[in-house]
Formats: sequence, C-alpha cells, structure tokens
Amino acid sequence: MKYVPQNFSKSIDSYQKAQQFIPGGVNSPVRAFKAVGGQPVFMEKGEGAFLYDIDGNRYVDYLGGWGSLILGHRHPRVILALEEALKKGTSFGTPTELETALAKEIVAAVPSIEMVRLVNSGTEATMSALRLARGYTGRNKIVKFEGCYHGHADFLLVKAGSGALTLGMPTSAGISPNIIAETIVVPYNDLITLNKVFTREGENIAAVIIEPVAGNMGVVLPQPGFLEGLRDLTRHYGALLIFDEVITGFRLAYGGAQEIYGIDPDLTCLGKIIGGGLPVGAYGGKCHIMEQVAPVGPVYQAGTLAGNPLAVAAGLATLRALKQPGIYDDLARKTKYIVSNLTCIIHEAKAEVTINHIGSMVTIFFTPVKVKDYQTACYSNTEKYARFFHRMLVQGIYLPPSQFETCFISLSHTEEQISQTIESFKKAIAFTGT
Ligand code: KE4
Repeated sequence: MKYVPQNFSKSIDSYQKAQQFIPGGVNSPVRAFKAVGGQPVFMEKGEGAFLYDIDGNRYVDYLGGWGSLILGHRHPRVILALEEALKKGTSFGTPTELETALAKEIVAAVPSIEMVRLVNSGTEATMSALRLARGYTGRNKIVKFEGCYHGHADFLLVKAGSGALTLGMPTSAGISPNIIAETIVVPYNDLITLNKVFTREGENIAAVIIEPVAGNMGVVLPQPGFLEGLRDLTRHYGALLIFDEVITGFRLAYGGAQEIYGIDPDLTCLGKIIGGGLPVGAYGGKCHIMEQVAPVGPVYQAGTLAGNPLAVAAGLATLRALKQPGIYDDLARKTKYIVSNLTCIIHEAKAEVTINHIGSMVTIFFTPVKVKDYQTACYSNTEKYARFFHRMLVQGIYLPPSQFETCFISLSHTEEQISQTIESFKKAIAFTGT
C-alpha cells in the first residue's frame, strides 16, 4: 500500500501559533517554505530514512537534517552513545576525554588537519577560521565565491547561497559596508577572475574560503584544475586556503572532498555529520596555524557548549559507524541508481531538467543548462521547482524546500523507499510540465 499524505491541518495550526512567538515561525529562514510556497510541515519524529509529521503523514527524507544525518534518523549506534552519555550528565564546561577522542578521530580522518577546535555550528567554524587566517597573516581581505554559503557571519553574507539565495537576499541587511568592503566575491570555477584579483590584491588577502564541492547553490562541482589553481595561487601569495567542508566533510569520503580531489588546504571547517544530528562545528589545520588560537596564541575564540558531551558522543558514534569498509561505495551506488533512473524519466518526458550529483549529494535543477556556477544556477525555473516540490511532498517524498539546496541520500534509504521516490518523481515531472 503506497503511503500518501492525507492532510496537514495540525501543521497549518502549529505554523499559525509559531509565528506569534518566532520570526516567520521558524528558527532558520529556509525552513519557512518561502521559496516553494505553501505552509511548512511540522515534524514529529524521524526513523531511518523516514520523517513523520504531526498529522501522521510519513515521508522519505532527502533533507537528512540538511546533511547531518548520513546514517539516517535515530541510528542505533548514535542513540546508544547518547543514552550512555546522558547517564553522566549534559554539560560540564570542562575538558572531557570524549572531546579528545572526537578531535583525534577528525585528525586521523582528514588529511590536512593536524589539530582541531570544536565549536557549536558551521557558522562558528568558518567565522573562527577566517579570524584565525587574519590573525595568522596580519592581512584583512578575504575571498569567497558567488553562491557559496558559509553560515551567517557578517562578512560572509555577501552573494551567499542557501537560505540567503533562496530568499533572494544574497547580501543581508544590517551589515556594515565597511565589513563587506573587505570581502571580495568571485564567480565559482572562474580562475581567470581569481588570478586578476590576486594580481591586484594578493598581498592583502588573508584567505580564500570555498566549498570544494558547492552544495548551497544546489550541487555544483569544481571544474578540472579549479581547486589545484586555487591552491597554487593562495600558496604563491601567502594567503590561506580554507575548505568549508561543513557539507562535504565525511559526506563525500571519510577524508572529505580534499581526499577525493587531493588538495591540501591550510584550514578546514566541519559541521553537520561530525555532530550526528546534534550541534557541532569544528575548524582545524596545520599545527603552526592552529597554535595561534587562544589560549596558546593571540586569536580568541570560545563557546560555553563547545565540545558538549552529548553532541560529541553522537558525532563520535557517527564517525565510527562511517569507518566500516564499503560505506561510501554503498552510498555512491545508491545515488547513481537513483540518478540514472531519474535521468531516463527526464529524457522520456523531454523535461527541461538537469541533475548534478557526486557521492550522496544530488540536486535536480529545473533548467536545461548544465549548472556550473551561481549564474547558471539562477537560470533554474524556481516556480517549476516549487510545483515539483509540492507534488513530491503529497506523494510522501520530502525534498529541500528550495531549488538552491542539496538532496542527501543516507545509509538508511532502502530499495523500497528509492523505488517509491522514482515512481513519485515520474508523476511529479509529468505534473510539473516540461
Ligand atoms: P550552520 O551554522 O548552519 O551549522 O552551518 C553553516 C554552513 C557553513 N558552511 C556550509 C557549506 C553550509 O552548508 C552551512 C549550512 N548549511 C545550510 C543548508 N545548506 C543550513 C540550513 C539552514 O541554514 O537552516
């Protein structure tokens, strides 16, 4: 019996109530369905690859906690680790051995990380990494790429992706022009422009920060030679190269995108998966840079709940589960199977749709143009995506409520759920129109 959501009355009521107390009724803008219209669905629980809303509807989940839940919801190993941690307490504000264990696991996994600091979110990780880069180099300017999203620190909310792009506000209100003046934005995959920027400003650039595989304008891959060129340029001018692997870290490989592309960044930012669904971020890199961080060095960064024992327990259990041989091959195989079936449906329907994917990251773009940067991502027909999103939703498939995000396949997605997804996709494409 195919499961089809019947009604959303409790979500509609809850949304009305939430808006009285929380701006937009949500604690993060992209959850508000602004880009796809309609009312956000309030979830009750998750189990494996399923989400269950407060009206009792069930969905196959491709949001996966925005990429955090590579094992799926409530993985037994994560739940057990949390139960064990809870027996001892929730927060100590002191060093604990579990934090050292997670740090050690990250250092062992990520080729370029020799030392790492745990924080509470991806935003804190990127904000701190850039402060460290400025402190280490004594320079002020930073370079980011159009459409990349690195969290909501003031100086990074410039031509940003994800929720900022979704809501059509890639540069936020409330940010001092002086702050933005030190952020240089370059098109993704554009080494020529980057070269010109470095020729002009190279001596003043503290760091370049990049999503080595972009996930926040939808999935956009680095073109051959792009990351290598970026590494050469930053090294030549003495700017730090920061890989924002908040999405790709432990997602594309156990060593992240840098393991796949063979690039050695100076600093790496992590989040999502390393918290196993609880709030954790991290930034790390070479010892001689990380030793500039307080209390060893002069670059200050702190956090009441940094290294929180529950979050660290969930993250450690997740990373240990990911060390099993063949895990990433399984994820890639599942994803390729889904993408090949969706591609056949797109061709048969002659739909103006293209798919970018890598590992277990997928974006279905409603444009016939191959998306390779922010500009081509913006060719997407967001109205069509909105219609497609809702047609999938009422068939029990939960996708990101924005064209400019990533669908995540988890280890818990089953063949049956994947078949349901493919069937639903075929009906949704027919409904959406080509
Ligand atoms: P957080 O502060 O949201 O934990 O992480 C910020 C961040 C940094 N770097 C990258 C590459 C990221 O993708 C993110 C956050 N990702 C978005 C979704 N694409 C979070 C969803 C939201 O904002 O609600």
